[in-house]
Amino acid sequence: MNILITGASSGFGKAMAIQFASMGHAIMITARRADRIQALANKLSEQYGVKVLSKVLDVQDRSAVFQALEHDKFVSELDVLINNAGLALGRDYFEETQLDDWETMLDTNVKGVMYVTRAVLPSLIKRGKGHIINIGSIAGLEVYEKGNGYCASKHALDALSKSMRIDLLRHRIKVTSIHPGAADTEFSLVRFKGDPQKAATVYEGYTPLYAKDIAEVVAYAVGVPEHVCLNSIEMTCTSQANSFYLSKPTVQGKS
Ligand code: NDP
Ligand code: 8X3
Repeated sequence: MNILITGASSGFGKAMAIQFASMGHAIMITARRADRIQALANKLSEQYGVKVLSKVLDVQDRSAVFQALEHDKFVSELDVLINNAGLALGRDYFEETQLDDWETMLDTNVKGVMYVTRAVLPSLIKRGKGHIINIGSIAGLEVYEKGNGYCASKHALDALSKSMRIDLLRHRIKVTSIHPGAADTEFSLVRFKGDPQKAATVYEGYTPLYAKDIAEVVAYAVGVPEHVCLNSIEMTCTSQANSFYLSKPTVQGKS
């Protein structure tokens, strides 16, 4: 299969790249950090002998997205798009949030998914098949304190996924939403703007999800028979029930 993964320079995207390359699939990986995705592409193609293409891409940049993907040869034979690139910025009360953080989250988590999906859709429609996997979040299912802009972006993404599933039905294109809970990646380091101590606290006192867990579930969703679509998967670590209940000896719920 030809699989395109956005945001593959770390976390879930990187783990999915490793997962799919190790399964023998041809992949295209994208992110803004050129050094990271190029190094990963070289490593994976050497290690697994599969085609691994890399593209430096900021999904917020509408014209760059269309320029990079619309007429690409790999994309013309695309089977699976994984909209994974995304981020949270800040964990502040609504009135204290940086306006730029809201803009960046919405531009990346919502508009980025719209642009990338629209850029590759003509190929999927022409082929009369395809699978779009959107990496949502439990923050797209529930709203928690100080989650405002991030929760809004992931709720919007959930609505988009549902909308895509309906509108693309007649093209036989599957749409799967994956909604993970707390997972130990660079996510919190980005959210807390490079503060390693604040980021580490998020994953202290329990065993969170790891990127590989999400990659394995995505691989399962991709591997189900053609006539089956897993519409929505909510997954948390065993210590977490939802956004409000996390079983840590020292923390009751989220703080
Ligand atoms: P990471 O920070 O480890 O990875 C995020 C990836 O997204 C990076 O590869 C980053 O690459 C890329 N990215 C961010 N902004 C852009 C952009 N504008 N254009 C292109 N790529 C971009 O976090 P995760 O792996 O945890 O996050 C992956 C997805 O999973 C996100 O959508 C996140 O919201 C979601 N998620 C995360 C959870 C968690 O607890 N970790 C739980 C639920 C959902 P680069 O900076 O090089 O561009
Ligand atoms: C990331 C998970 O709970 O921090 O999407 O919002 S959470």
